[in-house]
Amino acid sequence: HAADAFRTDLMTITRFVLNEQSKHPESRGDFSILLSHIVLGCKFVCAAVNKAGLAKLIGLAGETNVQGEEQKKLDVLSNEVFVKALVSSGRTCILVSEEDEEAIFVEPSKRGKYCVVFDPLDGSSNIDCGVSIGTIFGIYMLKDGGESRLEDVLQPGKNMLAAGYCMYGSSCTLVLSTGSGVNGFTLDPSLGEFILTHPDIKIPKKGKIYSVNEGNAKNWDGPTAKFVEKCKFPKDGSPAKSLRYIGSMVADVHRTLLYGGVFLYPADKKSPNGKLRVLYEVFPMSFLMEQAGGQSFTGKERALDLVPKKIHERSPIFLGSYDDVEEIKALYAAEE
Ligand code: AHM
Ligand code: MG
Repeated sequence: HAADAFRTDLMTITRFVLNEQSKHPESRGDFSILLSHIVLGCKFVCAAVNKAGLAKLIGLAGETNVQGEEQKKLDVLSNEVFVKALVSSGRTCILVSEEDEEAIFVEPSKRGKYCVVFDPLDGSSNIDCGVSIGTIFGIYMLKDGGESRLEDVLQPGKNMLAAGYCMYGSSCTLVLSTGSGVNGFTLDPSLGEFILTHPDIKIPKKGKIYSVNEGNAKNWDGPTAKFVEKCKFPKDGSPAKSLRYIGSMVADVHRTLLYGGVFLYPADKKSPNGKLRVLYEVFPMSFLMEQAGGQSFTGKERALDLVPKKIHERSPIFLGSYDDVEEIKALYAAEE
């Protein structure tokens, strides 16, 4: 069909979210407005990441350019863009960003009912060599609709209303869940719109890949070491798993979601809580995994049950295909 060369009925992310919201008659479109501001931030960062080499945005924080203006590093720039986009949406009350030590409380005139936790540019150590990086975000609702307090962002991950990430890779992909499945959208640069390209993503029940920084193996605990040993030397006759590790959480999780397998950032002797941050790394990715039919585990409990005490808290994390995480849970249970 010649007519098939052009899709004429485009499901943009805005249309998709408006459709979803229309199922909730009480919704007044606030969520769609909030999301459109997040999408704007993602488009900006995507453009900036693509231009990074050209514009010499890399590694120049604090340095001055020929005009004598200070140039900002990409992660600092991305953070500013997201904070400004979120505040100006008029729909947020508390923001927690990996880049800011303190939570940001939105001034009363611009305040809304949503709390957004985010890592504006995760994996930024990968920028200089062109490896995929991403933005991760999670959205909570203010607990009692009244005054905003820090407790409103210290809720367990299962209370999130929505979570997602945007990956700046060979294409720009936004993966989103609003609590009824997971959908992936790809930025069409000619339109400047995210188009639904991965409807209803389900992670394979069992995977053939494990993903971990094996350089930390000497400091691992027993269950992690046993699991990785099983991946490499299975005793039940099953084939050994492949190792894939990019070192950029968004890219490693995106592959895990699409191809199956397991991504782990475990505790080790040097970092007893692992490396990854609960609010804006562990929770959003765990939310997406569960919504796609996978699991996420901290070594002690379901990751989304964890109640954070501090906004930048860390936790060990094991997430991915249902059966693979089940194996890890069994190894931890046997340890007790
Ligand atoms: P960052 O927030 O400082 O960029 O660190 C987070 C990144 C994740 O993207 C990735 O999963 C992890 O660090 C990799 O850590 P390591 O280099 O220890 O394997
Ligand atoms: Mg990060």
